[in-house]
Amino acid sequence: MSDVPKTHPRYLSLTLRDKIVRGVEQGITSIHGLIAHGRGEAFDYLIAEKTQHFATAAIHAAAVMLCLAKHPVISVNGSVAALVPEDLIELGQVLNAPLEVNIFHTETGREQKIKDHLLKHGAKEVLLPSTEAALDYIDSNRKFVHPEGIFKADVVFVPLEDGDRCEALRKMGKDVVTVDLNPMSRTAQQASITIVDNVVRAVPLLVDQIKKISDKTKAQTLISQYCNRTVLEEALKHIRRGENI
Ligand code: PTJ
Repeated sequence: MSDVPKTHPRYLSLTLRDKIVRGVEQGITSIHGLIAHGRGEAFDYLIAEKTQHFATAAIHAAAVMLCLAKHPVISVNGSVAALVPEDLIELGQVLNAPLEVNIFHTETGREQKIKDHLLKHGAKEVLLPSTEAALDYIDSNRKFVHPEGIFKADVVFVPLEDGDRCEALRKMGKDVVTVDLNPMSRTAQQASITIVDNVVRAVPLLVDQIKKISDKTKAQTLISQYCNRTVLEEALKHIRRGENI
C-alpha cells in the first residue's frame, strides 16, 4: 500500500486505487481493471462520490428482487474481488446465494486466485466456471459458468460488467442486477436494475436493505413500480446538470 496519510483530502479515493493496484499485483485483478477503475472514478466525480437518490431507489428495488429470487447468484470478477471481498461474502450470506467467479480477461490461474482470495476473506463456498455449462448468445470467456450457479440462476448480481454477458443473461430470461457508475454503459442500459453508484458504497447499502425486508409480499409492490429506464434518466439528468462540479 502506498503511504497515504489519513488527513489527505483524497484519502478514500487513493485507498481504492491502492486496492486495485494490489489486486493486480496479487494476480486477482486484470491489468485492464486499472482502466475500468479510472473510468469509474471519472463518473464517481460527477455524482460527488456520494450515493444519490437514483442509486437509493435502485438499491431498494434490487434488495427486493434478490430477496424474491429462487436461485440468486453473485458473480465476482477480478475488480470487485479486490475492492469489496467482505461485502460480497456478506451479501451471499444474507441471501443464501453462492458466489461464482466469472472473468472477461483470461489469464491462467486468475479464477482460482480469486476463489482463494474470497475463501481467505471468509467465504464458505465459491463456484468456478466449468466447461460443462455455457451461456448462449456470448462468445467470450464469460460464457463458461457453473451448472449449479449462474447457469441455473433466475437473478444474477453482476457488478462492474462489460456488457456482452448482461445482454446474454437477459436474453436467456434471467434478471440482472448491476452496479455501474456509468449510466450509459451497455450493461447499465440492459440490466433489469442498475445501481449507478460506486460498488464500495452500493454493496454495503444493499446488504443493509436486504436485512430490513421483513414482508416479502409488501416488498413485491415496490418492484412492480420500479422502472430502470426512469432511474437511469434521473442519473443522466443529475450528471448533465453538473450539480456537483
Ligand atoms: O476481471 P475481469 O477480467 O472480468 O475484468 C473486469 C473489468 C471490470 C476490467 C471488465 O469487466 C471491464 O473491462 O469492464 P469495463 O467494460 O471497463 O466496464 C466496467 C464498468 O464499471 C465501467 O462502466 C465503469 O465506469 C464501471 N466502474 C468502474 N469502477 C467502478 C465502476 N462502477 C461501480 N463502482 C466502481 N468502483
